[in-house]
Amino acid sequence: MESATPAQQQQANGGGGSWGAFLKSIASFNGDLASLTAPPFILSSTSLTEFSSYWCEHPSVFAAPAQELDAAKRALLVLKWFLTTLKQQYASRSEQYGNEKKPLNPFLGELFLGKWEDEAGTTELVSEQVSHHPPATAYSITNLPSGVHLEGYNAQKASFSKTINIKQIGHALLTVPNPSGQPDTYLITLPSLHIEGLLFGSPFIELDGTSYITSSTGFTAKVDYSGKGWLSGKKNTFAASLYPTGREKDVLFNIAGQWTKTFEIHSGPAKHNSKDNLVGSWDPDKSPISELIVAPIETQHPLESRRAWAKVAAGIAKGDLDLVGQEKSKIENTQRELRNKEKAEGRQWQRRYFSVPADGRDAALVSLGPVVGLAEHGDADKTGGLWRFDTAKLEQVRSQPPPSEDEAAKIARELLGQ
Ligand code: HC3
Repeated sequence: MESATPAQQQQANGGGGSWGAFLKSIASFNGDLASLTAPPFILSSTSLTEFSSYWCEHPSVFAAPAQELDAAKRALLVLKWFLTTLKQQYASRSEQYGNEKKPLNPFLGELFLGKWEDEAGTTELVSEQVSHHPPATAYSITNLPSGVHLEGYNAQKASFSKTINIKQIGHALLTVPNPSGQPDTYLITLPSLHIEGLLFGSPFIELDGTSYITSSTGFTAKVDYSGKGWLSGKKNTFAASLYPTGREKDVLFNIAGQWTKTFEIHSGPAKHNSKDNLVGSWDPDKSPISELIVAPIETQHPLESRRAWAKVAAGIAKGDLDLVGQEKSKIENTQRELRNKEKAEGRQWQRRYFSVPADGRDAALVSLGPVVGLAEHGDADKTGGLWRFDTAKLEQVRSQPPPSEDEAAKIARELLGQ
């Protein structure tokens, strides 16, 4: 990612007034992230539907637990994978720190599809915007050879106190088939975050609070996040422990380090950490990410993110804000009219890959949710539903031929105003 140009820096310092105006608008912020009017240089042409891919940029780490016979070690490998995803999720757009931009706000039904092909075999990604009010994105990632499967959905609740603070709503569920028989289920909660560097016009993310992973095999991992304080501490720091569920003091393994840099895995509690009980480590510089393969824009479905937003992205790349505004309005206005029409006709937009359980309940949330403070209904009121990947829908999509050029043009016209 490029760093701010001198002109941007000047704006950031108040020269163009633009960043100053943005800061003022944040101070009276109503919690709706989509409504933030960010200055042009902070606009990203990447939609939030693409962010689902951050869960799996190291497919072999994602699939590794499926090879492990011991349940505690499987839980440790799941924790390790989760920690390796944090750098991609929260720092990859801002490698130099200070360049976190405002992503595109996905429209209902927007899709982002891709796959990884590497030493872990084929791993498929499906991401769909399943709700617009409130905005929520759902995703499914499956490593085909191992059958390891992740699905989940997320929304954000933002507030302002000194900076923009974001609480993530939603959760992820990981299923790990393994040699010992019954597949394990892991329920994963999502960390809170806040934006640092706002005053200097160089926003970046810091994680805070605690997140959990709890498993059907009886293990729980707790991850505490902290950053650089005034007097001490390093940015992007975490300390994690893995213990039998309900026995937090009986730490089996602990992992500590910086989620953007390296971390070390030790057996037992952190107070005993030494070279003798070091059982593993992670260095992102030694483990390059696997590139996600996305179909060329012309062969994508018209609702696929990069095709749908192509003209907006071109406007952002050229710095042509009139074009950006016009093209965004086409999509937003057409979508608004569609929703009004659906409402008048008592219909609902049919999600392509995800469904909500008919009774609004989910077995994994009922059994594991209480361990990590998640409600049985999965915060459905804040995410438009309790979303689960629907394999019957996947089969149906796969059994149909892709839209012809004429059909694609009709979809783009009717659903996106293009
Ligand atoms: C807060 C955020 C949108 C949400 C992003 C989420 C939480 C989405 C789910 C992913 O799995 C993880 C993730 C990573 C980054 C989060 C974004 C960072 C900034 C963005 C705000 C809407 C933009 C705020 C504007 C500005 C200029 C301060 O960056």
